[in-house]
Amino acid sequence: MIGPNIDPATEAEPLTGGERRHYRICPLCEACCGLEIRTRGERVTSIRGWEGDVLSDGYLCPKAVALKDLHEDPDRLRQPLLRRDGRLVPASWDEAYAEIEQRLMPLLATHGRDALALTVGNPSAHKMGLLLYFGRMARAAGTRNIFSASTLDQMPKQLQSGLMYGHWLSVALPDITRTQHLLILGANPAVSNGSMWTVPDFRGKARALRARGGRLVVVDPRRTETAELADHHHAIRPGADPFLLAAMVHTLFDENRVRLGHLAELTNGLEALRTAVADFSPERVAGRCGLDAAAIRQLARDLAQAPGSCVYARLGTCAQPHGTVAQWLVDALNILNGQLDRPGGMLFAQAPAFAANTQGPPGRGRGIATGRHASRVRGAPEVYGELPMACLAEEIETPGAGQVRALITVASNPVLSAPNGPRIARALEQLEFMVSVDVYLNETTRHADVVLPGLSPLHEPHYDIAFPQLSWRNQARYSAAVFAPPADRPAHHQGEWQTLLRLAAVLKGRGASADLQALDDEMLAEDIRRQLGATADDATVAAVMAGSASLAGPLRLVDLALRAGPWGDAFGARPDGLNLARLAAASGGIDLGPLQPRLPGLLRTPSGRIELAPPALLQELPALWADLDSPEPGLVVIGRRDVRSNNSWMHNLPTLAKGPERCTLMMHRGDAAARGLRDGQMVQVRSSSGCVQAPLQITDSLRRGVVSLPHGWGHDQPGSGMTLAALRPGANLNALLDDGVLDRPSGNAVLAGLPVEVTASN
Ligand SMILES: Nc1nc2c(c(=O)[nH]1)N[C@H]1C(S)=C(S)[C@@H](COP(=O)(O)OP(=O)(O)OC[C@H]3O[C@@H](n4cnc5c(=O)[nH]c(N)nc54)[C@H](O)[C@@H]3O)O[C@H]1N2
Ligand SMILES: Nc1nc2c(c(=O)[nH]1)N[C@H]1C(S)=C(S)[C@@H](COP(=O)(O)OP(=O)(O)OC[C@H]3O[C@@H](n4cnc5c(=O)[nH]c(N)nc54)[C@H](O)[C@@H]3O)O[C@H]1N2
Ligand code: SF4
Ligand SMILES: [Mo]
Repeated sequence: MIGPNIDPATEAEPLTGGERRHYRICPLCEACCGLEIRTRGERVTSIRGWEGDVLSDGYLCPKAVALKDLHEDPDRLRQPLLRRDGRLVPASWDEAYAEIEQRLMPLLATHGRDALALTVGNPSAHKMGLLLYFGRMARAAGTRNIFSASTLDQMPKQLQSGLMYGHWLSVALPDITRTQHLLILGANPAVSNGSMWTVPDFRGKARALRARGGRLVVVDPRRTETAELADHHHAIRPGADPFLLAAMVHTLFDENRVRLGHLAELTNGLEALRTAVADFSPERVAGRCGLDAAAIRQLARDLAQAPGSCVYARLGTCAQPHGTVAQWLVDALNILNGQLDRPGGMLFAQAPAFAANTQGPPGRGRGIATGRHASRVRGAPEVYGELPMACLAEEIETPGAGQVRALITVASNPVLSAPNGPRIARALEQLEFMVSVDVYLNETTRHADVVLPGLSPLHEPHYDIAFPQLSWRNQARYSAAVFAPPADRPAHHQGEWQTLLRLAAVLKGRGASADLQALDDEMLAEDIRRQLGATADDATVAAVMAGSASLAGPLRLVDLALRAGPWGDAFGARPDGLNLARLAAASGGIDLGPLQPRLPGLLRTPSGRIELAPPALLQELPALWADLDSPEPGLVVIGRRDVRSNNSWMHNLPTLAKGPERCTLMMHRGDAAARGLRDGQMVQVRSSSGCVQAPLQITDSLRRGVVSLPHGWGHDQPGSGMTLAALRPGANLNALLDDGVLDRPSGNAVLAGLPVEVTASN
C-alpha cells in the first residue's frame, strides 16, 4: 500500500561493502536534526549529522548516536505483555486485544466513557503515527479525561499564543540569524537544543549572533551552559519572571519607549496593558526578583534600543504559578518594541502542512476557547481539549460518578514526569484496568494489565507534524523508515498508528478484528468534512481522498496535508508544489526559505487583531500582585537538563549512561557551608510532598537559596524492566513536587520554586 517512492527499502543508498546510507530525522528532541544512518543488514553501523539537511546542516548531539542503543536494547519491548496471576507475561497481539475488549468495554458500559482516562507523553510529538492517531483514539474513547505532557510543559505558551493570535500553535520565534539582541528567560537551549523553537545548533547560532556584534542575555537562577555563552546573566529568584516582565513592560511605558511601528494598526489593548502594569514598577518588584531595579530598567532599555530584538522564554517560565501571565508579558515586550513579525525580531513559521494558521480564510477566525468542561474533583478548566496532568491522581482516587477506573497510557511516564509521582503510582494500583503503549516496562507501565510494545523509531517513516510550525527556517522534510518492520510483527501491527487505530476500533465497539482500513477511511472522511465544513459533499470528500489513495495511515494524512498546504501541489493545480513523493525524493528536505512576516493573514482572533491585553489574563493580575510579598523560603528546588539524558526514558542506553553521576543535587557553596555539607556526600531533600536522597554537588553557578535536581530519575521501582537504568536509578525530583499548585489559566504544573530542606543523610 505504500507508494513506490517512499518505500523504506528503496530509499536507502547502497554503499560499498554491503553498507547502506539512510537519511533520518532524529526523533529525540525538538531540534529535529537530520541524521545519516549507515546500516549493514539489520545493524546500525554509524550515526552522523546529515550535511545536506536544510534545517540542521550536519549538526547533531550525543543523544542521536544512542538511537542505535535504543534500536538494539534487549530491554526494549517487542511483544505484548498481559497480567496473569499478578505478573506481566508475554502474550500474542490477539490475546492482548481480546483482554482489552473483555475488560474495558463492560467497565465503560457500566460507568460511562469518562471512567476511562488517556495520557499521552512527549515521544508522541516525534512519531507521526502516535500524534495523528492519538486524536482518533481519543475521539473514539469519548472521554473528557485526557491528560498529556503539555500540562507539564508548554501549555502556558500555547494558551498565550491562542489568546493573542487566535491559535494554539501560532508561536512567535526569535529570528536568530538576523537579530542583534536575544533575551532568554528560563530556557537552556545550549543543552536542551530548544523547545517550542526548533533550532538545531543553538550554540553555533548564538556564537554567530555575538560575532556580528549582537548580544545574548540570559535570565535564570543558575548560570547555565546557555548563560556561559551570553554577554550578561541575571540570576533571578525562581518564580519571579512575571514580576520582572511586568516591570519591563512598565518601564517601556514609563520611559515613553513604546514603539508599535507596523503593529499599531493591528493591535488591540494598548491602554489596558499600560493600566495593568502601572503598579509593577522595577523598584516595587526588585526584591521579589532578587535583581536591582536599575538592572531591570536596563533590560527593558536594551531591548528598546537594539535595531532588532527578541525575547524568548521557555520551560522555566512556563512551569511556574503564573506561567501564562509570564508568556503573555514576553510577547507584550516583543510587540511594544515593534519587533513582532519583523525580520531581526520575532517571526512566525509557515509550515507546509497541518498548520491551522495557514488554513481557512486569513486574518480572522474563531479564536480559542477554554473551560468547555472542567475536571471533576478540582474543577480545573479544560484547555486545548485536555485536563491538567496534575489532576490525574485525584481523578482516580476520588470516588463518585465520573471516577476514573481505567487508563490507557501512550508514550507517557507520569510516575517520573508529573508532580507527586509516587501518589500517581499508588493511584495506578487502584485502577480496575490499565493499558500502556510503550517501548519499556518502566515506573508507569509496570502498573498496566496489558502492555502493547511500541516500535524503535528506526522502524517507522517520519514527518514532523508540529515542529515545522516552530522552526527557525521554513522547510519540509521526510525520512523513510531505516529498517522494515520486524519480521515477527503481524502485518497489522507494523506501525504504532495501527495499534492506536485498533484501540479506536475496540473503543468504538467494533471489536478488535474490525476492518481497520474501513475505519481509517471513515475517520479520514470525518476529518475532511470537519475541515471543509458545510461545503463538503460526499463527492468532494471522495475526490480529496482519491488524491492519496496509494498511501495508508499517517503517510496518507501527511500527503493530503502537504498537497493542500501553502506550498502544496493543490492536487495538481500547482504542478511544482509539494506532495509526499516529491518530498521523499529530497533527502535532507526542501528549503522553503527564511521566516517571513505573516501578519495580519496569520491571525485567527475574532477581532482580526493582536490581542495585547486578553481579559482572561488581565484577570490574573490581582493574584499575581497578591504573591508579590510572599515570604522567601530558605531553599527552593529547580530542575535541570543534561545533554546525555532526555526526560525519563533514556537511562537504559549504554552510550548515554556512562560517565559521571548525573542525578546530583547542586547547591551553592555558601548554602552548603551554612549546613555543614560536603561535596559528594549523600543528602536528604525533603519537601511537604516527599523526601529523596541524592549526592551533593557543590557549585558556584546557582543563586543562593536555590538547589537543582534533574527530573526523570528514580528507576528503582520493582517490576520495571530497565536493567541498566536500575544500576544507577537516581532520585525522582517529582516526588518532591506538589500536584496541588497549578498555573490557573493553563492548568500547567509547577515544576520549580517549591520549598525544600536539605540535610545530611544518615
Ligand atoms: N520536575 C520536572 N518534571 C518534568 C520536567 C521538568 O523539567 N521538571 N519536564 C517536563 C516535560 S518538559 C515533559 S515533555 C515531560 C515528559 O513527560 P512524559 O512524556 O510522561 O515522559 P517521558 O520521560 O518523555 O516518557 C516517555 C515515555 O514514552 C516511552 N517511549 C519512548 N519512545 C517511545 C516510542 O517510540 N513509542 C512509545 N509507544 N513509547 C515510547 C518511554 O518508555 C516513556 O515511558 O516531563 C515533564 N516533567
Ligand atoms: N538533553 C536534553 N534535552 C532536552 C530534554 C532533556 O530532558 N534533555 N527535554 C526536552 C524537552 S521535553 C523540553 S520541554 C525541552 C525544554 O527545554 P528548555 O525550555 O530549554 O528547558 P530546560 O533546559 O529545563 O531549562 C529551563 C531553565 O529554566 C531555569 N529555571 C528554573 N526556574 C526558573 C524560574 O523561575 N525563572 C527562570 N527565568 N528560569 C528558571 C532552569 O534553571 C533551566 O536552566 O528540552 C528538550 N530537550
Ligand atoms: S539535538 Fe540531538 S537529540 Fe535533539 S534532534 Fe538533534 S541530534 Fe537528536
Ligand atoms: Mo517537554
